[in-house]
Amino acid sequence: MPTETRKEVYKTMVRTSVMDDIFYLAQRQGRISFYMTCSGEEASVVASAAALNQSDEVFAQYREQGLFLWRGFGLDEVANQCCSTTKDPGKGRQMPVHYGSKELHVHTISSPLGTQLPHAVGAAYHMKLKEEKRIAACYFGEGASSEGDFHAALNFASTLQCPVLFLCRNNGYAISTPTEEQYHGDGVLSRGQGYGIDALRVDGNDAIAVYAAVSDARSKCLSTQSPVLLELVTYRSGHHSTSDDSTRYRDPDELQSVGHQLSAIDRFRAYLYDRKLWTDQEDREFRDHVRAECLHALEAAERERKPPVTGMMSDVYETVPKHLHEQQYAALHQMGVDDL
Ligand SMILES: Cc1ncc(C[n+]2csc(CCOP(=O)(O)OP(=O)(O)O)c2C)c(N)n1
Ligand SMILES: [Mg+2]
Repeated sequence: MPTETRKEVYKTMVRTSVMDDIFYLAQRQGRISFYMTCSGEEASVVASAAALNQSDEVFAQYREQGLFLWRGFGLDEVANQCCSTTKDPGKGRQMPVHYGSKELHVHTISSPLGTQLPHAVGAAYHMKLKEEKRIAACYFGEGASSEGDFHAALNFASTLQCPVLFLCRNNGYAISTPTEEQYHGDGVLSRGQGYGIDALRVDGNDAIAVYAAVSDARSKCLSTQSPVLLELVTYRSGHHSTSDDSTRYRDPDELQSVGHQLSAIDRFRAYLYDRKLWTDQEDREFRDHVRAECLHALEAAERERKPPVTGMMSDVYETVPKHLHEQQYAALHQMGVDDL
């Protein structure tokens, strides 16, 4: 990883973490309805994003906000989506953290697990047929790798030989399901091998290792026009989402020992300090700056108008089918909106 990139990757990891703290607390204060943090997984997400090309098409799960930030997604865009304002391109019809950006080549997050995997393979197949010099990158959790869509996607990617990079964030949990209950074989890696796909397991909390593995894998996808699977082994040190309380199923000692010992941010900061690339003072100032930026973005989004409720069901059908029109009319009538 080039020296300048190291600093930028670290800064985006910290930016992601500070943003997560603020938006998590905003949900606790009732200012937004829901939030998911990327705590502990910042290296897996940001260092991998840095090793991709900006024009690679990305299909993410929902915990990859660091990739959005790396590509230039603004904190105001995060805040407008989470606050469901008129400035949210999704017009407030999605849960918070379901970002998307056509300009940044990141497809919109969808709640049902695994749906992004066949989509990524389809996009990669298109790129192959068009002889484009870019790849599709597809992020997912180890839990999502138990979905049928995962298997369909890997088999298509393998038999059609598509330039798609599968990036599994194996963070130890799928909500309350630990990995011991997720698979009995050799992790997600062996699933890739079973489909005839080159696969590698990487320390997902080592930003430099993640960057190196993703750079190599990307080159391989492009040069051989074939899929590669990387299993980034990391640790979800936060709750699954704001709707979850992980103390119900996770021993707090595990969080203390594994979570803190493996902290990707602490490790990378120690590395940068050691090489005199970053100082304690810079770290404090940068965190304060990002904190202020986040609070400003959140407060500004809170002042924005909400999209009109009458648009709740638009933009799906060119002509709304009769039964949906009737449902929409009945729902809005119930809400006291009669002026349609
Ligand atoms: C098809 C489907 N089944 C179940 C769910 C509920 N659900 C949401 S997230 C999740 C766990 C996913 O775990 P993993 O893929 O490991 O990702 P992580 O949350 O650990 O990042 C589940 C079961 C869903 N959203 N979609
Ligand atoms: Mg998981």
